[in-house]
Amino acid sequence: MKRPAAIVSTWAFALMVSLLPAFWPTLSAAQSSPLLVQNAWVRKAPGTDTAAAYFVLKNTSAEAVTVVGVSSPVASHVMIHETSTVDGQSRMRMHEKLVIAPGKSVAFEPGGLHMMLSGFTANVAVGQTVPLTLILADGAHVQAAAVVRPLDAQ
Ligand SMILES: [Cu+2]
Repeated sequence: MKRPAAIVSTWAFALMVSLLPAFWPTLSAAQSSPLLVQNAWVRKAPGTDTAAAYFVLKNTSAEAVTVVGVSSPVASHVMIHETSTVDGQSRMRMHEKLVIAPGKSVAFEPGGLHMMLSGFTANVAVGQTVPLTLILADGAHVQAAAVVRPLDAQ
């Protein structure tokens, strides 16, 4: 005997309603944000549980904007990292926060600043989009969508 369609759709609607409130506050906050996230992309290292996200953060306001945290629904940890070469060795250090001066842009790019994603909770393949939420010092959230590019992308 077939399951009545009405029960299925009610269940689907209940699921949608239960998921939506988690996204609403961040979406509405993003519209008034002075911080723009441009050219966001992700490179996932094959066979590992980490990936690096790159983008340009542009502060369109007349005041400094401070990024104090990042999260993604597909990774259990996201940190602000910076790669540098010390004595010929590549090292990464963590930034607790990042300040973007009024009217300025900060580029996250291979070999420098990146968002380090680790502890993936979902499979992420080339061509897919990884949602990122940047948390600002004033509590505002800025949403971004980073496209997963192949390993040899620059
Ligand atoms: Cu890193």
